Amino acid sequence: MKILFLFIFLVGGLYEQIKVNALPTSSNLQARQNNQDYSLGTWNLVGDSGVSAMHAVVISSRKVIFIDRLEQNHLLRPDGLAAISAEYDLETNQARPLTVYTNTFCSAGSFLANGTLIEAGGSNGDKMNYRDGLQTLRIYDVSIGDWIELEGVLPSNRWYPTMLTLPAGNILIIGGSTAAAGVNKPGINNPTYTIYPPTNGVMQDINFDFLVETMPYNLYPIVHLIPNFEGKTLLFVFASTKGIAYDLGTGQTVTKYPDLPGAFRSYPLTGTSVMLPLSPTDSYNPTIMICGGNKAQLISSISEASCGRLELNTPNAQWDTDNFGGTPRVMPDVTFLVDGSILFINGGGSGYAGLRKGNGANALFPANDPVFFPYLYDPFAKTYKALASSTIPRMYHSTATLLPDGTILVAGSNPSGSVTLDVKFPTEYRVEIYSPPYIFSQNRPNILSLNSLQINQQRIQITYNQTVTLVVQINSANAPSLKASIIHHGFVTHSTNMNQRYVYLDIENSYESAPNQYVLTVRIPPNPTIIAPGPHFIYVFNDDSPCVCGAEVLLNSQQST
Ligand SMILES: *[C@@H]1O[C@H](CO)[C@@H](O)[C@H](O)[C@H]1NC(C)=O
Ligand SMILES: *[C@@H]1O[C@H](CO)[C@@H](O)[C@H](O)[C@H]1NC(C)=O
Ligand SMILES: [Cu+2]
Repeated sequence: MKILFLFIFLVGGLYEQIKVNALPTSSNLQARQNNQDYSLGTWNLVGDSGVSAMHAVVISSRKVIFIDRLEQNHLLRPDGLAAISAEYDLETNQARPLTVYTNTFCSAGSFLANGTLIEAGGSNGDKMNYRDGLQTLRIYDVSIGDWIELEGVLPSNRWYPTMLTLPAGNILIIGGSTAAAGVNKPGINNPTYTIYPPTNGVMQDINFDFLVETMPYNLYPIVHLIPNFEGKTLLFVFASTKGIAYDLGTGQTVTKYPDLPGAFRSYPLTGTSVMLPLSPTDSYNPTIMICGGNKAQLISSISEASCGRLELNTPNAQWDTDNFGGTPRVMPDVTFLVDGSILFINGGGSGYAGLRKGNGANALFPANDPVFFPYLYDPFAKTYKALASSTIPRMYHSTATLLPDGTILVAGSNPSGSVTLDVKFPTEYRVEIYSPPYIFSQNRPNILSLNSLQINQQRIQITYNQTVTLVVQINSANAPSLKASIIHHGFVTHSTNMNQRYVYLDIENSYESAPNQYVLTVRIPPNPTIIAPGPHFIYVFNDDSPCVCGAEVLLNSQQST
């Protein structure tokens, strides 16, 4: 009876809400129904990933691809074999099995300039149904909606490599080991990089000594593009405690940065990294932030509670460190929010990345003390705010990614050698959506069109330094305070979000074209070192109220019409 009364009360309140706010979102309705306090955001369990989400990548406004590894997932392909990759529909919350025959265990991914997703590397097959993935390159073909695998294409084995889209639109594949290891060691280290598609027709490995100098904590090296106006391909590369700026064109290290104080930051003492939002107001001056990790590969070792920030183009730059909000984390994930704030999420308070030893009650997990709450980090004020907690530990092999509606998809966690459900940290299939506080703000802008085209029917082609016209609806009596940005959502695995990028866009002109309707002219960044070519989303936000959905674009050097 009490419940029924509450229900009527809430539905009544809800009806009022819809009348006042013409742009309700499903999550804010749900939060009101659940009578949740949404000032700290809310968590919703939405579906089953079908395969454990070791790797996650947004491929369109409503689809995410998950890639696991060879294991007996419950999602089966039409041929009866266990799927190791799935396409997850964000509207229906259903996972569709994809076809992968080679082991993707601890691999990497990145997009080509033409918008095609490339995945590479992995581990050994099972000598029955699945083959080796160590030298495999996989292409997600949108026309068939499935993977095409090119086996033996990589010149060397790559387990735990990093991939990065270059300004020229091809992809760097760097580092990793040539065989399985809990930690890298001489003999299996792969201190080289290769480029796909190759510039001269043949893929070859090029030596990269930095990955010798950073042994043994150098797997999944941290790599970000450094913006410049000289047409150079400059990379920030970091592993262990060391970082450099490397000119890929000349093969020279151009800057050796000071060591980052504190713990080790790379696999298996895994931290995370993000290039803070870039802005035209300071000529895209890049600052890198690296957080978490651990000082020793011991189960009992408390994770690292420190972050470092470094301005990459400042002469004699020094690390500016803090206490990571006061919470130690190993294997944290980091993702941008639409308004340029940053979310640190997932991970453990002790231990390191790796697989469980032993079974049942005797199971020994290398990482423990799951951190259930995200931090909202303000890159301007340098402050951390603890947000609402999940109830699901997200330990080794978990992922988090920004979705085009401004929420965060959180999935995976699988610190076992094969699917295991009856242990403290089981193979996790539950997909959660975390809605940050800004999702519940009033008057979210709604992008009606981009260059007169309806958004999210297809990727809208744009090019560098172009002006783009957005028509935006905002149901507010007050004059809006609008900002715009372009975000590449990246490819996430092992606390490494390859290519994740946030760039504020200059709004060159704006006017109210009809009641509650605004026309904005925004300028796309001037060159591909600021944001690499590929599929991105353009966002508008009013104060910190994010648009209902970003507009998917394909940014390329030439516009093909
Ligand atoms: C993009 O380029 C790759 C490599 O050249 C090719 O395999 C793929 O089919 C292209 N995709 C599209 C959509 O043109
Ligand atoms: C971008 O376009 C503006 C206006 O057309 C022009 O003045 C400027 O030189 C261009 N910048 C680049 C880097 O091409
Ligand atoms: Cu792994």
